[in-house]
Amino acid sequence: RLIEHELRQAMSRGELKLVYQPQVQIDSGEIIGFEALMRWHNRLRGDVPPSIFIPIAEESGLIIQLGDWALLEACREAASWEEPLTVAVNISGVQLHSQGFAQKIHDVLLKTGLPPHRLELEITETALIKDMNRALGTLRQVKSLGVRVAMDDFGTGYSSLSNIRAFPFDVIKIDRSFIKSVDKNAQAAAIVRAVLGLGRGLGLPVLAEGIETSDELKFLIDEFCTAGQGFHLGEPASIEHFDHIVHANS
Ligand code: G
Ligand code: G
Ligand code: MN
Ligand code: NA
Repeated sequence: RLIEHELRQAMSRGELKLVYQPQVQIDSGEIIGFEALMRWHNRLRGDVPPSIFIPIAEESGLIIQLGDWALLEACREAASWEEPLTVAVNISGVQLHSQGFAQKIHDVLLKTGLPPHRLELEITETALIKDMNRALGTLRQVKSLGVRVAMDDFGTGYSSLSNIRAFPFDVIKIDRSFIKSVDKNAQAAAIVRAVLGLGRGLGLPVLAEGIETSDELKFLIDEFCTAGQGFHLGEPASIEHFDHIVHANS
């Protein structure tokens, strides 16, 4: 496919970049870290959204190279940030199940000097299901390095409460579909309260994704949600945009 060919060239042509979206502590409003998100700008196609090119990269196996690039780039960037700011990197199932994944994480930390506790890997439940035992082994290896692991998009896909118990996650990210209008929608509110209760019971912090309004934020403050992310708190942007935050003394 043409687009696959172009995506293959995108890396060497410097068409890929990472943008960073703030992750904020709900009670203090303080930025605690950033999620790295991949962007592809092609000269002819313009901006190609990740919802288009990530699935193509996954089907073609290119996600391994794209993912390696994003991981190295994000860790290199975050290594220069103020302690204790974290960087969260999305990991697809193909990467997680690839040979030597944990070793690769280890090598990237060594190469960039990023302290392990400041790297968080975002993994969806869907990424776990291909081979649960293998995924569990890999997550344990990664965790033993001191890296944090987040359950991404919780509540969607092949969601199951047993995943929360079986896998060593450090944080639950509630999918943004449940945060949308959570202040007005009784069903969404019930689900979000239940996930917050689950987090409290298990001793896991919960991050709410996709906070777009001050009313949604207020609901989450009132319900003692741990952390949040969304356009209302900060849109994904080039790291230069956050220079004064990540380099406090510059
Ligand atoms: O940035 P945006 O909201 O458009 O991203 C859409 C989807 O693409 C999200 O689900 C996000 O997890 C995924 N995505 C963005 N960057 C990366 C990346 O570096 N690696 C992987 N595997 N997925 C990514
Ligand atoms: O699936 P994942 O958690 O990786 O999602 C990250 C994606 O969510 C990014 O593509 C980002 O652009 C998008 N995103 C971040 N904040 C918001 C928001 O407030 N509203 C919506 N609709 N999307 C958001
Ligand atoms: Mn994510
Ligand atoms: Na998500």
